[in-house]
Amino acid sequence: MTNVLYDAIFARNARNDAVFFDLDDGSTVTYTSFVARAAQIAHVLTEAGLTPGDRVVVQAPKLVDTVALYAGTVQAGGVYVPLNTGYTQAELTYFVGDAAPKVIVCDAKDVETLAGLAEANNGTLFSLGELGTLSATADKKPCTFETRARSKDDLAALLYTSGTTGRSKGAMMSHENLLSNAQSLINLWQINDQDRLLHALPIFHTHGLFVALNTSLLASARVRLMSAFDRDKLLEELPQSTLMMGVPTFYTRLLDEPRFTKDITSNMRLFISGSAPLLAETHEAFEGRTGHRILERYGMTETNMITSNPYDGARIAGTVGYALPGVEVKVTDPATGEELPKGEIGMIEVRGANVFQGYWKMPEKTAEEIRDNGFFLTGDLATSDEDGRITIVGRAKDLIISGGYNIYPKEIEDVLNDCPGIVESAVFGVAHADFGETVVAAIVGDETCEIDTLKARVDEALARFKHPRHYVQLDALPRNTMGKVQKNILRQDHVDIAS
Ligand code: MLC
Ligand code: AMP
Repeated sequence: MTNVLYDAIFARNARNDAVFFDLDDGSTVTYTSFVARAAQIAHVLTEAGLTPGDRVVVQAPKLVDTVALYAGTVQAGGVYVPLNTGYTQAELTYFVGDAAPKVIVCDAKDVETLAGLAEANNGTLFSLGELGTLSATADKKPCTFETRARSKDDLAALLYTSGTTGRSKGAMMSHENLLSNAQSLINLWQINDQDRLLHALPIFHTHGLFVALNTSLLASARVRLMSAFDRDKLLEELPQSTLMMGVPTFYTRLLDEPRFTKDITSNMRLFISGSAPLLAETHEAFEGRTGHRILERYGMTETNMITSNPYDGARIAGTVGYALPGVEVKVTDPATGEELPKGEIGMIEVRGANVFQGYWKMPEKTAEEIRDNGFFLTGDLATSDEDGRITIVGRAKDLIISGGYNIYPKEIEDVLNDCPGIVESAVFGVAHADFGETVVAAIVGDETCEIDTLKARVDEALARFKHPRHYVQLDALPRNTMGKVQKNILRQDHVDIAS
C-alpha cells in the first residue's frame, strides 16, 4: 500500500535507532519510537472515525506527541490542519466550521472552552499536554498500523492563511507538494543524518513544520526540539548543533546578546532565515560576529519554499537567491501576466510540484490566484537579475509581517469598523526593531469612540500577535483622488511611532 508522504519521510525511519528528538528536559526520542508512537495515534484517530481525506484540526502545544499526531494523521490518510496556538475562540470557531474536522485536538487547558465547539461540529475532541486525553488513549494502542493508501495528489495538510479580503483561506497541500519541496531542500542545503537542527520555531506553520521537520525526517537528522524560542537555551545548544532555521527576529535577538560569539557557533554548519525580509545590516552584523553568512530563502504557505540563496556560492544580503530545482519563477507585469525584462520590478509568479492544490472550498479564490497556465500569483514584488537571482522589493498585497507572522490589515479593520463610535479605520505596519514590522491602527471616530472599548473588542476577536500596538486618532484618513486610503502616507507620518 503506497502512502507517498508517509513512506518517504516516516516509514523510512521505522527501524532507525538513531535519536530524532532531544527535548528540553534532557530526554531523547529515537526515530523507531517516534514512528511507533505515530502508529498508536493513527489507531486513536481511526477509532474516532477518521477515514482517508478527513481533517484533523490541531491547536496544541509543541510536544513530541503533536509531531506524532501529524505523522499519525498522514499514516491514517487524514489531512492535518495545524492552527496558531494564539488564535482566540472566535477565530477557532471559523476554522473548525470551515474545515469540518472529524477530530479536533486542543491544549488540555482549553478542553472546557472547546467542548461545545467540537460537539456543534460533530468532531471528536482530544487534548494534548498535561493530563491530555490523546496521549493516554494512544498509550494503550498497538505500535504498528496498517498505513492507508494515499497518492501524490491526495491532501496531506490544510494550512490556513489570512487573506486580503479578511477571511482566512485553507491552502490544500498534497503529498507531492510537501515531499517534492523537502527533497529539493535537503539536496540544496545538504541536510544529512549527521546534522543536529536547533528547532525553536512554532510547529503550526510551514516554516517550523514542513521546512524544518519534513527535511529532518527525510534526511534522518537529529532535532533539538525546543518548546519555544529561548535565547539562553539557544546559546547553550549552539555548540552541540550544526543547523538552525529561524525568522529574522531570532537572528536580531541573538545579535543583541554579547554572549553570542564566534566560538559558540564554531560547530554550526548553516544558519537559514526566512518568512520575513532579513535586513542586509543583520546579515552583515551576523557575519561580522560569527563568520557565518546566513542563507536566506523565500517561501509561502501556498507554495512551500520557492527560492534560496546557494549553499555553495554567493549568499547575497538582501536577495532571496534562485528558484529551487523544479520550481519555475518569473517576474511579471501584474496587470498582464507578461514576463518583464530582467531588472524591472514586477510580481513573483511560481509554478511547480510545490504549488498547492487550491483554497479549500473556495474555487473562485483559487481561480483568482492560480492562472490557467498553473502559475500562482504570490503578491510579492521583486526583480530578477540576468542569472535569475531574485530580490524582493515589496508587496502588492496589504500585509504586515511581524516576527514572521502574517497579519492582514483587512481582518483588523473589519473588527475595528464594527465597534461603536468608529467611522473608519486603516491598519498599517511600521518598522520595529524586534519584530521587523509592528501593527498601527489609524481610526476616525465620533464622540462616542473609546480606545479601551476597541481594545477589548480586538482582544476577544483576534490573536494577540495581530493586535495593534499603537492607535492614532485622526479627523480623516488620507485618500487619493480615487478615494482609496493612502497607507503609504500613514506609514510615512508615523514612521517613528514604534521606536
Ligand atoms: C509574540 N508576540 C508577537 C509576536 N510573537 N507580537 C507580534 N508579532 C509576533 N510575531 C507578542 C506576544 O503575544 C506578547 O504579547 C509580546 O509579543 C511579547 O512576546 P515575546 O515573549 O517577546 O515573544 P516571543 O514569545 O519571544 O515570540 C517572538 C517570536 C515568535 C519571534 C519568537 O513570534 C515566533 O516564534 N515567530 C515565528 C513565526 C513563524 O514561525 N513564522 C513562519 C510562518 S511560515 P503581550 O503584549 O501579550 O506581552 C511562512 C512561510 C515561510 O511565513 O516562508 O517560512
Ligand atoms: P505566509 O503566507 O505566512 O506563508 O507568508 C508568506 C510571505 O512571507 C511571502 O509572501 C513573503 O511576503 C514573505 N516572505 C517569506 N520569506 C521571505 C523572505 N526571505 N524575504 C521577504 N519576504 C519573505
